[in-house]
Amino acid sequence: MKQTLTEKIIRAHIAGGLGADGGLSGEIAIKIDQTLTQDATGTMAYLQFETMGVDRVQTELSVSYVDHNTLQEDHRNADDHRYLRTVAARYGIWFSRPGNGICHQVHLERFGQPGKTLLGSDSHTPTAGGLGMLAIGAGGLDVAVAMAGGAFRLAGLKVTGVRLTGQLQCGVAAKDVILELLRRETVKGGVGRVYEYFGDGVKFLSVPERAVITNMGAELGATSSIFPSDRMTLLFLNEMRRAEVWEELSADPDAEYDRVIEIDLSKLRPAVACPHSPDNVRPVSELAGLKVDQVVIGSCTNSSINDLAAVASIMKGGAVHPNVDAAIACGSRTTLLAAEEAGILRSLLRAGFRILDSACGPCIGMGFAPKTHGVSLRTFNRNFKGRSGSAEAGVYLVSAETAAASALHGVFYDPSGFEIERRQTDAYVNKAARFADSMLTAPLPPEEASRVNIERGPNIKPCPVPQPPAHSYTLPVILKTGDNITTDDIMPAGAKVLPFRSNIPELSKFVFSKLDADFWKRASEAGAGVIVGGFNYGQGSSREHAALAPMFLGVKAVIAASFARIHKANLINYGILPLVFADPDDRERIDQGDTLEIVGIHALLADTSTEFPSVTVLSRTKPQSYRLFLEADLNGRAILRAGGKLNAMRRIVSNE
Ligand code: MIC
Ligand code: SF4
Repeated sequence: MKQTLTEKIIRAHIAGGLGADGGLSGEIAIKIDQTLTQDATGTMAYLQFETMGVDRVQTELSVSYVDHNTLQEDHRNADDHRYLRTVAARYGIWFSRPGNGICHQVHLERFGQPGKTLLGSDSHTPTAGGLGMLAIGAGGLDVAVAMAGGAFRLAGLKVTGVRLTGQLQCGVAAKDVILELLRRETVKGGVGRVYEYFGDGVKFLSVPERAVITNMGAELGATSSIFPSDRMTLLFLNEMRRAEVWEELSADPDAEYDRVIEIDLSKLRPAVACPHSPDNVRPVSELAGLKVDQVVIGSCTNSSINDLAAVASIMKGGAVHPNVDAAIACGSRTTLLAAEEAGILRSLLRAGFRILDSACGPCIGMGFAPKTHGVSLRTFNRNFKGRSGSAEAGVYLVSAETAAASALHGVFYDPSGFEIERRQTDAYVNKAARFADSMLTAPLPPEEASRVNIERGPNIKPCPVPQPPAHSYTLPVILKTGDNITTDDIMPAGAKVLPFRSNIPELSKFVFSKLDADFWKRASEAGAGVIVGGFNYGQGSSREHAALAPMFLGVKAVIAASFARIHKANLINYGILPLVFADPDDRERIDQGDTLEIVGIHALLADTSTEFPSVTVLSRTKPQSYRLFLEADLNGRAILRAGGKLNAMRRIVSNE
């Protein structure tokens, strides 16, 4: 049988659930080789892991990164960081200190390995697909289960092939490839899919370029994105002094994909995702001349030495335009060191770029927010409204080339004409990689680890656990939203909110706060309720807090036209019913403030006779009823019956 690369890796890791035909389209479970967490999702993940009664992580490798909240305004983040450091030491986990870099970039450089599986509590975990790994983002609880040796479940997976032909023209970058795909597929086009890249064009793309593309596959809503492992992969691993983990991997010739998308790289032009969605893509040339206030280069999307080299080459001794504030938040310290070795850092400093910490920083609204109505060009991956920290600013997502050319001219500038000097940076990266592990702490041997005292500061509160569902609910609709609601809308991040990620009662006060300032008050007064959403509800981040905090506020069900994958799994993990309209037009008939009666919940969750069990919900406010499907596979239904994943696991352990 001709297999895709995705299929090969899944089959090598299968832990259960292959269909009678041996196909991957049903509910399957896979073994996870590696995990990663970051600080904003990690504290909850480790608190949950601690309750699982395991003495040491069961994976081949697990890494805890501190990269999201490195501001440490007061004791809260410092408390969390100390907890993460000591819990890592206790359970055999690598620890990456604040300032070492963004989890995805550092994982690519230091730990990623072709053919392995990686589960991470961050939606951009598929970045490692640039190395030929099957890397998937998930909620912290799912990652905790994987660390405890549990399999990860996937349902209804489809593999879409993306055939790349030709070669990128001067001034056109990997970012323009994924922006083209976003333009065609939209932010909901990838739900339930792995995008697998193949074709003659692949060999011209370096691993960091591939990683830009796999990283932003998350914006398509995809489960993962993957490139083959080839000579380019070996070159990268060699630069990183890790050639020994290389293995050649690709799909079988003529492997069958669910669908094939064709992209001729030579035809692409520089592109920009306009506010406020990554799929709002236009050619840069259409915006040429528009004044720019701010330029930021970096994030987990564009943080390689090639990006910095391209910026330095475009600046060519020139300076950032006087009306522009420009900064670089490089994704890893190793890359920064390599830039220093290569003389690139010097050029950037001379050109007038501010150098920020190697961390998520401005990407998640942690500093460097744009001015009111400001135009901010960023090489990042998300431009959801308000995410930058300034509600009224417009964030535009571009390549490093477009960002640099625009920084130089003070206006949107199409970099197509620039002769970009592609410096040979391999030797510098290789030199810098000698120091790459100086901010990484290796796991302790088991005996020493078992003596470690885990430090828990006062900011760390226990994770609330939901109740098993009632048989029926009569609930008010406490919020009705539009389409493509992001997890940033549900559970905002940023410098003010992030310190409460380990303290759900406090965090819950910010639920939907950017969309509707009264939500917390209304939900608290109601005590329990439902949310009605549109298509692609919960797109974006993997933060389980977007389910956990609403659960804490009494949200029992979300009724939507469709859900984003990770958020749906998080709702189930925290005992919230994900329901979809049988007729999406019914959404128009429900209003915020209506009261709905959902009866027969136990029967709905116990129904194993069909893939799509349904329930009819009555309106108490209007003479209407609505048919809804439960969006949960058999495993999901079992979790919901138990009242969330932690309860379900306890039941298994106590043989109930
Ligand atoms: C993001 O880019 O939105 C984040 C912050 O990295 C999130 C994780 C989080 O909310 O902690 C993600 O992408 O999963
Ligand atoms: Fe960090 Fe931004 Fe990447 Fe999320 S998208 S991991 S906040 S750099």
